[in-house]
Amino acid sequence: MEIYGAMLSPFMARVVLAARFKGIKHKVLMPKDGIKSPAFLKMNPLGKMPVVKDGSTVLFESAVIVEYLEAKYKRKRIVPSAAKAGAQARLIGAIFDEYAQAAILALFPHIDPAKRDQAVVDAKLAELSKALDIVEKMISAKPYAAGAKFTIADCYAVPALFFVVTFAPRFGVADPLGGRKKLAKYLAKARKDKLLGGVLTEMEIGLKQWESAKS
Ligand SMILES: N[C@@H](CCC(=O)N[C@@H](CS)C(=O)NCC(=O)O)C(=O)O
Repeated sequence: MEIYGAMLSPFMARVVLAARFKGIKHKVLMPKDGIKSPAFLKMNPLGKMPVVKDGSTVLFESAVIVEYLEAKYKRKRIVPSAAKAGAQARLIGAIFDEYAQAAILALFPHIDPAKRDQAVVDAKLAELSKALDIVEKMISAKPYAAGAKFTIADCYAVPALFFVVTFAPRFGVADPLGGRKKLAKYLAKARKDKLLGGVLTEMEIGLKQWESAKS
């Protein structure tokens, strides 16, 4: 399987986490001529990463890819089979994705303090804080997001938290997980976990490359 994209992308990281957990043989690669090249646009007309090529199957949209991996590679499950536990794992993932990560990504156009719309920044930081309060109540951290086992929730939680702790300080939130003990404990444990910690390190490397390309 080929997974196209850069590891700094939280959408990419969630797919790579699912693939690695399942032990799917894969290569992570950047499209040769970039994500807006005709060849890449043929795979994803939106020109966004990630894209997965699995034999003759080409897919984009990370949430769809993760569900595809779960449906096709059943040996190691990331969605608990019991209806309630499965929904709970997906729910934790959804809050991280649609509220916490979405709020932090919406801040990106305002990253330059000189060009910042402070009203938008304040509104997005309030959304982020609310989402973090919600996941603080939902997360298990024993040691994984939904309990003792790695699930789809971790595929969403870890890349989203990387973005939160990396970028919220640039908007004046010095300690975004401060006072949220379970989230802080979860991230600390994730850093020590072989799979989750490995992806966090790759995201860190991706961040450094992105920053040096900008400057
Ligand atoms: N909904 C998409 C979002 C993917 C996405 O926005 N990827 C970003 C990287 S984090 C991207 O490729 N951006 C390039 C662009 O929009 O031009 C998914 O879940 O795969």
